[in-house]
Amino acid sequence: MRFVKMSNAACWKEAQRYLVGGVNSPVRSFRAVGGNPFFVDRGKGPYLWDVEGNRYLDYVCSWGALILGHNNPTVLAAAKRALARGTTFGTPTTGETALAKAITQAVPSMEQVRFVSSGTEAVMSAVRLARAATGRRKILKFDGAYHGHSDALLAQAGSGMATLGIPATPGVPPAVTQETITVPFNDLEAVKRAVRLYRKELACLLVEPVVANSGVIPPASGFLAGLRRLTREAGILLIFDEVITGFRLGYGGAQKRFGVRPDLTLLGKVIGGGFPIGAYGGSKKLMRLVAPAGSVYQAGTLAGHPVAMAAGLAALQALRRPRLYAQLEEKGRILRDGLIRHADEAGVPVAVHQVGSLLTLFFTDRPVRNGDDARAADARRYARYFRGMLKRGIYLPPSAFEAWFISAAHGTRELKMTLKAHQAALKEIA
Ligand code: KE4
Repeated sequence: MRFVKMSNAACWKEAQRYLVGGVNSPVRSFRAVGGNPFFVDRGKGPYLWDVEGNRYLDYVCSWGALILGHNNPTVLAAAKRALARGTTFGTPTTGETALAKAITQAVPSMEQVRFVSSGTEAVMSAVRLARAATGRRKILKFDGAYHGHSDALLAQAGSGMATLGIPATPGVPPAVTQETITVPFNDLEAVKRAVRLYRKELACLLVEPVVANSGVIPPASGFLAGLRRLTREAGILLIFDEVITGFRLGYGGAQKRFGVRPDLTLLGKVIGGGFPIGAYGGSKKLMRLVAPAGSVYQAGTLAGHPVAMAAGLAALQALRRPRLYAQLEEKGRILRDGLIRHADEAGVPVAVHQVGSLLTLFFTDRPVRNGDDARAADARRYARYFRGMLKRGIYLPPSAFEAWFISAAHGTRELKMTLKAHQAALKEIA
């Protein structure tokens, strides 16, 4: 049968017939930015090509998983070697031990690890563990953070902050979300009030140490240390959701970068080398409560998948290349400074947040310190800017509330391309 090259439009039409919304994750639908998604045929380094042969410089990188870029040769070779021995066995394999060992050596607060198949699973398992370990039920989280789609975390602030959560989506029972308290990020006083109000009921405080799901919002100076102090005093477990920041903001993640040691850490994305993965971990004392060592049940058919383990280990080994993170930081700074410079020249007010290889450009003339500030930025202007960049071959996250991900494969040439397109796109929206 001759392979019929389908257009993006034809692929989109057919996808919508068989897949709800045409996608397997809502953000991919381009609903937040207008237009229809393109269908990727292949990726290499910092680039994607769609089914029509159009090339894009990729700042999504599979939502952060591909810190080394698409089809990194080392990672690909490791995955192929694992595949040659079989796909999945549902038994222990030495690859799981090897990746767990590498993670515990890089992240000292994680003395023991459990692998799962997604970040969502890591979050829900860690929350269950925290509730079992403390005998408490309530969760404290931050407005504007995202921790996957488990029921307890699909809660939004009720009538006011620090009130009982209400469901952020149909299908989640209020009885579940009322155990979730939401407060503004970077507001230590609000955390103090919530801890005072629910002191004996709070099992854990869950935080993205650098928020990436409202766009990038760094922690204010002393904020993370303040959370550590408050939670320790109140016997609340501090959980760092490092699904995005883990092995991205440095080999030891955000907790090493900011010098704050959580009780539990969540990982995903980068540690799977592009394959489905999630992980949670903490002290041996805590982790030995998890089945089969303890009684906190959690399981998964493809947890510790041999190919994901091999690809993840190869990725972590590649990330130990000297100066790799310093180079990522430098690329982030060059991009940030260029985006700001050209926006100033065009008279377009922006805030650009950059932490390592995470970056977000907000169309706003005010500081962005939390979820409210991020939502007050001009998302419609971002949508126009997104389309302007896309037509110039630069693929940014199709939502104003996501991070741009710079990979080790993005070089000077790519940064120049980006800033050139940025100048032109700004002219169209100024
Ligand atoms: P997954 O279940 O999607 O593997 O991970 C959930 C998750 C947990 N914690 C953090 C901090 C996360 O950012 C995520 C998922 N990230 C989004 C992008 N912001 C995934 C993209 C998508 O939903 O399609």
